[in-house]
Amino acid sequence: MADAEEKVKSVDPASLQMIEKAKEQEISTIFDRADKMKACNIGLQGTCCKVCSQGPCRLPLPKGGVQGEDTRMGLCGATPNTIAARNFARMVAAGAAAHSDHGRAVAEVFLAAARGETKDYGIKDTKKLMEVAEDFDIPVTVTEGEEEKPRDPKEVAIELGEKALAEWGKQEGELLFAKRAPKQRHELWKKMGVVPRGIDREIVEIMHRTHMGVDQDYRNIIKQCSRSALADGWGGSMIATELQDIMFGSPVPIHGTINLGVLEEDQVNIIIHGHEPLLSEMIVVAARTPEMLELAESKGAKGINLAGMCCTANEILMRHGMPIAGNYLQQELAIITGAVDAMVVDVQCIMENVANVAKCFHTKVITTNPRARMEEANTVHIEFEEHKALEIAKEIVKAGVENFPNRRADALVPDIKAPMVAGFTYESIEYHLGGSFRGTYFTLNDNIINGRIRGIGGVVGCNNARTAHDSDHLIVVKELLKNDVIVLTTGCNAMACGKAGLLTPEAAKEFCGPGLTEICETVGIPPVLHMGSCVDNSRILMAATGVVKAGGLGNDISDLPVAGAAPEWMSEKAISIGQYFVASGVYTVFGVGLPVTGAPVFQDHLFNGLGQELGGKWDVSEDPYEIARKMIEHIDAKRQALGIDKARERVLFDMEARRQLEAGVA
Ligand code: NFS
Ligand code: SF4
Repeated sequence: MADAEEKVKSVDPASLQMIEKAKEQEISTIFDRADKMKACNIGLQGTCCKVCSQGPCRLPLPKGGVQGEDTRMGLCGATPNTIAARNFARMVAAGAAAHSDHGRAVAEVFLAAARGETKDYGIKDTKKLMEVAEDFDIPVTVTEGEEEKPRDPKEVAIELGEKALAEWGKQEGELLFAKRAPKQRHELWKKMGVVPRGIDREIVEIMHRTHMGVDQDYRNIIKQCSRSALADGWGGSMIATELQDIMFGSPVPIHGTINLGVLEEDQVNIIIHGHEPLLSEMIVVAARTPEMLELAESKGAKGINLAGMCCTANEILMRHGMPIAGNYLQQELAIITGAVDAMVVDVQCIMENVANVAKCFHTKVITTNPRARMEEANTVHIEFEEHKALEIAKEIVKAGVENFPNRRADALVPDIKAPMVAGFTYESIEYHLGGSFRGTYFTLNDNIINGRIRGIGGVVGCNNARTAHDSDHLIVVKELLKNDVIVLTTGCNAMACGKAGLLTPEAAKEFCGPGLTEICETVGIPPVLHMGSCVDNSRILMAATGVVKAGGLGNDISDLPVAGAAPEWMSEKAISIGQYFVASGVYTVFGVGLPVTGAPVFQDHLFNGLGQELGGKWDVSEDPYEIARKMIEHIDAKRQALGIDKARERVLFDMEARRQLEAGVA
């Protein structure tokens, strides 16, 4: 009976197979625990305060909502609005800190590489180095006599590394990338006082303001959320993306394969799980050395298969075409195949239960980052250090290879995987959709204006065990495509799309409206453009800016027919991303639910008030169809405001009209 009532756990057949196997072998996974443990209702509403030891003070909404004056307050008098805003702000701080600390690690390695202190890393994209340097006000040419010559890239790189790293500790002024935003947006930020000064400072200030008895005005708290989130999107994350591109090469569209079926039964399987590409780049190099390949052979393996998981997967796919084993909710399931010889983890989104599941198999879990260790006895710690990165990477690969003979005979890899294309960037979209003549986003804009493309949807973010795995992602994306909305994706949404076959050019014919199909077929791109990991959401900010700058669609990101969504969000990073999209002028709809419903006044500020101030605002819906509908409505409203809604009607045919047209009837 219980089985009949069980809700769908995933829409991915490979995951379902492994969930079934876990059940047979009585291995606990997040999917069971989500059934057994209900979320706390007060926490869900965002109105539990535990910032001092007089609490936790719990202020749930009264049954039937607030009637008359809202008299709820904590011991100190904190209102539901203050409490929910403080909780929200602390999520922004944690999310911005996670992205930005990743960025800081990248900047440190970048500087070490530029100074020649580590031989394992170098500069791969000199063109981008010069471009980014210019945005950092670093001279890229020198005048010798009459002649102006390009500066030595090494010198430029050192200066860029120093200036980038300084962005974290800056106390005043503005983050240097803030002026990359459209002029009108930058002016608005200045007027509102939300231009970030330094990355660390804005995050610390949230923690201060949300300490007991400090900021007691939810509007003022949210203002600091914007400032801190902008320090993530246009700061920590953007610096991470740009410096990674310069060091490891800017991605270009590349073929890849995704899902648990990428694991190879006769090879050493090493899963690289987490977020920072610093170490994984080296593991890729290490796994290809003859030394490691020979070792693998001596252990009876046919080779070394590296597969990614979570955002590290996106990073190594984008730059090396490495296969992806799966997204967030598949980390336990990958181990349950029994075919994973090592799972290498660094930071973020790593479930603690991975170590328990690994105990049921031979899988070795290797932690690598001093910030993130596991206490389980069956895990080993091999710490990453940039000065001997390759050496450490080899040690890690070796540990995986040597574990191969311990694999049990009953390993079972689901025979399910899908081809995909990833690696779209601000620059490569310009190349594909911009047309070589103008070299800008002009052609993309033209197709938005003439209505072949109705608008742009940024659909990103996590999986969440409270929803059916991948299901809401796919519904939102498919609804958008059907309505000629081109989709930009990152993170775990990108992987959900990949598994479902949406990241291939062929998907256009099957899933898109006529306008978008035509564009994708002409240009040869998928209708969903995989732009990388979650820090690469900064690429989406730059793409939106590119569209504004190409002209014809208003003067600010908030004028564009664009909307964002995170249908299955779970991480605090997603809240920081949501807030920086909102503060950049994007209407952003989250699925699952937002912990603000217990504070209706604060919620109204997020959902409506911010729109007046910033042009972007939050929204929420647990129904993925409604998420898509809300996004499309917003896109249509923006088209109307731009006066391009009429153009669209000319090309919008329903299927019947289209068939008649093709048959020559119309
Ligand atoms: Ni983004 Fe990537 Fe996935 Fe969510 Fe986690 S892996 S950084 S946080 S769960 S999308
Ligand atoms: Fe309660 Fe106020 Fe302390 Fe929060 S800060 S736990 S509301 S007394």
